[in-house]
Amino acid sequence: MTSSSLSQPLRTVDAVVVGAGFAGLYMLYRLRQLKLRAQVFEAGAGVGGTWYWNRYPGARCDVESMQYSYSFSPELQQEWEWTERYPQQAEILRYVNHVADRFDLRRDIQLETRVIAAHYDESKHLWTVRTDRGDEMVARFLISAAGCLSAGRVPAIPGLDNFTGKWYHTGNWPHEPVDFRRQRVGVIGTGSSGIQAIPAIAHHAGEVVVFQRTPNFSIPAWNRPLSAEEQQEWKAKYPEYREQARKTRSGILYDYSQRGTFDVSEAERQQEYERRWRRGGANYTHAFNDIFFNRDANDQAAEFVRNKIRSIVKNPDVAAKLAPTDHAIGTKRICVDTDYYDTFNLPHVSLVDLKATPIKEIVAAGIRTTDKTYELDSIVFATGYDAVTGALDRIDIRGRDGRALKEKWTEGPRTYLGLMTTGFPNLFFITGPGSPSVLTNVVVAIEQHVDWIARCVHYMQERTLNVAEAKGEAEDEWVAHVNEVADKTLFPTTASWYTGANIPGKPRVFLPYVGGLGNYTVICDKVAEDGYRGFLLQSAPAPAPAPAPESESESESESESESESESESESESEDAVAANRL
Ligand code: NA7
Repeated sequence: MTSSSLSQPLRTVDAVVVGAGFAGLYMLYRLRQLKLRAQVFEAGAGVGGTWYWNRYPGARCDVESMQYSYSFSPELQQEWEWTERYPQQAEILRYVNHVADRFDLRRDIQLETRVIAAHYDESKHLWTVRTDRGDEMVARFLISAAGCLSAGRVPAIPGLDNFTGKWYHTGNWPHEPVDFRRQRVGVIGTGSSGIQAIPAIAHHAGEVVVFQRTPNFSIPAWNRPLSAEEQQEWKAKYPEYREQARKTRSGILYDYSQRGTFDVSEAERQQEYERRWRRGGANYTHAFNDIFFNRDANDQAAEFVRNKIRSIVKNPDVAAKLAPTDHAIGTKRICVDTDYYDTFNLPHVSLVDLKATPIKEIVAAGIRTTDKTYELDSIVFATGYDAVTGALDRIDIRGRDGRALKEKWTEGPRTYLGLMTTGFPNLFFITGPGSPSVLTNVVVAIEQHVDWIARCVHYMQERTLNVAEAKGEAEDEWVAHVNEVADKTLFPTTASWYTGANIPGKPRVFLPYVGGLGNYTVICDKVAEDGYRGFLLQSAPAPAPAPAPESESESESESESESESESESESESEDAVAANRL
């Protein structure tokens, strides 16, 4: 990597953090507590990550407000007031901004700056990080808080450039209001984003055509205002509730049944499904403890939802198309909706089954399927993400021997505990592949990872260690364990973004760790208590001082090596500062 400007010395910090969403903000807070200098780079023009970008109509979190929030500050969790059972995007964004201000985080965050490369220098044990704005920075630690669902994906449907209307992706929604009134709007995709956006768009649009490739299961949110009493009740018990939540499988306080589906009578079973349906939310899939493990048990829970769809949607043909039969309920992320199925009873909403009539191309006037051309004013792509690894893949990350992370992960990501990967010293992932991440209330998973990383860095500081790396055999064992646990469930039976199946050419690997956040936390804590078992933490010698460059004016072809040696000498003193602090 060359210096962008020979005259500018490279800035050196202890840690570069990629991303200023929930993970990046809390990581910065914890690094500051350790008296470390950190720089956060954030691609958006504001903090918030997912909640900065996902401004589409109806965008809302599918974890309840009282749980989808930080727990690290008792004052924060007592003082912040949520207004609804499930928080909408704008409210979460306000919350995240409040956190950034409250803890004075902004001064170490550089917005509108995307990290494009990070190369590890083995001789100095430092990362050099480069951004799309030409910044270059040297850091002991590189910490990815780049998010699991941040690399949006617009499918390569031929002809999009010819479309004369406007098009949008739910994960990169304009900041100014989009006016769909009197418009004919086509929505492609019926995952969580589509299922939230479709009813909200239908509220205003003149006509909505939903292009569905695979139907998904959705449970009503029954969203409503939160009463002051309800909040008070939660707040009074926050310490114990948070503690309990951390021990659960998903980081969410749900009613996790201990009973098997077939331990109860048919009548009792239906009653339980109904009770959960009426309560609303993803809690439904915990009605019995075998839903994720036993296909027959799963079918029972799935059939109940299919029956609900049939009872809500008046047109039986449309109901049949909306009722999923191709996958086990919950093995694609279950959706939580407001009026989704009801929306298909509206006269101006129609459903196109892409399995029967696939999209051929996008034309000037709209979308052409094998059947007909749908004339549209706008197209909304609710087509998802290159999940878990996508954001990392978009950065040129190189570890030992200049090896690219992307290349190491050609057959699928390999990590130890989802936290580090062998060959890439001092690179930490927050909610990385092989950790519970997307299967949890991600704020809880983030806090667990950030706390673990901060503890590890503190351990290194106390012992004047400067290099941390996952050992190869520990990584092999963890990867085998992640697969073994996944194979005991129904998850791998479904082609989903959990397995990389939504991205053409992406290796099919079950990306998150399905062993449960509570169990996982116990494993991570034990590893730390055992002196970071499976990690090599060492004090690597500082390099010998580089000879001072003789001349600054070199020819084009020589400038690269010149710039490197100059960078070395310039960063040398700062490197020593960083090493001393650690
Ligand atoms: P998802 O869950 O990946 O959903 C994407 C949807 O888009 C899904 O229905 C896909 O159908 C559909 N899709 C993708 N590509 C195409 C093409 N080429 N043609 C037609 N339809 C397509 O993304 P979301 O944004 O909804 O949700 C992601 C997560 O964010 C969510 O789980 C929450 O955790 C928040 P497919 O199923 O692949 O047939």
